[in-house]
Order: sequence, then C-alpha cells, then structure tokens
Amino acid sequence: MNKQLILALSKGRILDETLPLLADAGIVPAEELSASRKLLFDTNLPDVKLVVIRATDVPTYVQLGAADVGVAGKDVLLEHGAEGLYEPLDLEIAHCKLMTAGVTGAEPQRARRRVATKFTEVARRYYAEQGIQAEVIKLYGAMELAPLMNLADEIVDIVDTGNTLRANGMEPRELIAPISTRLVVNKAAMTMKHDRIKPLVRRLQEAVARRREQASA
Ligand code: PRT
Ligand code: MG
Repeated sequence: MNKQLILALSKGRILDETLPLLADAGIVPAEELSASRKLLFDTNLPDVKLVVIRATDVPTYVQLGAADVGVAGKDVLLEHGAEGLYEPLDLEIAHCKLMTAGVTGAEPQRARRRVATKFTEVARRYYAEQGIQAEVIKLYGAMELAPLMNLADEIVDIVDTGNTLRANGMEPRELIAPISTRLVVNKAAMTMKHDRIKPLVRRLQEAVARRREQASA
C-alpha cells in the first residue's frame, strides 16, 4: 500500500503562518518554498510531500484525494462545502471575519438587495437564512469597489482590521462567520492512512496548543 502523505498548503498569507506550525510538528520543506517556482516539494520526511497551491484549490485536492491532508481558511471551506472532508483541527492562524459591508450610512436601495462577492455560496445561504431577497453577483477581486460604483448594495468579504473598508468609505455590517485556518483530511485517507495521519494531527494539535500558551504568556 502506498503510505506516502501529500499535504496541500494554501499559498499566500496562510503559508507564512502554516510553516512554523508544521516545523513544530516535525515537518520541514527540503528547500526554501518562496525561492522556487516549483509546486511539489520534498520534506525532511521521505514519505511526506507538500504541494503549495491557490487557497481556493486546496479543498478540491483533498476532497478528490490528490492530497491526503490540506490547510485552508474556513472561508474557503464554507464556500467549497464539506463533502468528502474531515476538519479535525483549528490551526488558530490567519484569523478574520466573513461579513457583509456597505457604503457608510447608506440604506440598501433595491427591494432585491444586490450583493457582490467571491463567496457566492456563502452569500446565497446567508441572505436566504435571513429571509432577505438577494441577487448575488460573482466578482473575483476588489469587492470594495462594487458599492461605490453602484454595482451592488452590499458586499460579502473578509474583514480583519476594517481598514480596507474604511479606506473605501464603507462599513462592516453583519458578521456571517468568524474565520481561522483549518486542517482538512480526505475521508478515505483518514481510514487508509490512519497510522500516518493520526500522529500528524496530534503533533499539530500540540503545536497549536504550545503557540496558544506562548501567546498568552
Ligand atoms: O490571491 P488569491 O485570490 O489566491 O487568494 P487570497 O487573496 O484570498 O489569498 P490570501 O493569501 O490573501 O489568503 C487568503 C486567506 O487568508 C483567506 O482565505 C482567509 O482565510 C485568510 N485571511 C486572514 C485573509 C485576511 N485575513 C484578510 N485580511 N484573507 C484576506 N484578507 C483581505 C480581505 O480580502 C480584504 O481585502 O484583507 C482585506 C481586509 O483586511 P483589513 O485588515 O483591511 O480589514
Ligand atoms: Mg491575494
């Protein structure tokens, strides 16, 4: 049986916070990730490999078993859906919030609220739960521009400090979900490679706990 483990990591801001946790759990890339254009990396462990991919692609790789384990933001996981995935651990990094936001002081104009977002599934679910009629428009970036240009009444986006919203004359409105980065595991791999994955989850859990203790000390 092939007992190699493939870990799918989200590139971008999550990666910088993931690598120290992985190192603390005993997994170190064999070469500097950022110095390379490669996407598939060896590690210090002969049977563990890393792929570094778009955050939004991580759930797909893990769900379909191309990777056994992944690291992804809860926002990405909420948008993708949890089918075929276990989410055994909150890595407690890259904290932020999924929120609705709009032009400061403005009331929604249209009877059917127009919402611009890259999180279309999250937005559809949220407004339906609130009993608000919404037309959800998919955008791929610069959501903050949409209400200013009257493309939308509101946006659904990630908010951390709120500085990006404020800089664009907007305000956060409703909290949809608090977000942090999660470990996900392919459901079949969890069974087939249990003896490899269980210790990895436990070591990461310990690394997260150590980090939490250091932060509160
Ligand atoms: O670039 P690509 O489209 O592939 O993805 P991305 O830009 O979403 O990736 P990246 O590297 O930014 O990382 C995204 C992941 O980090 C998300 O899935 C979240 O889980 C997490 N995260 C944590 C954040 C933030 N904090 C964050 N502040 N992702 C994005 N932001 C952006 C937000 O979109 C907004 O533009 O920062 C801005 C808001 O920040 P404040 O501080 O101005 O409120
Ligand atoms: Mg980005």
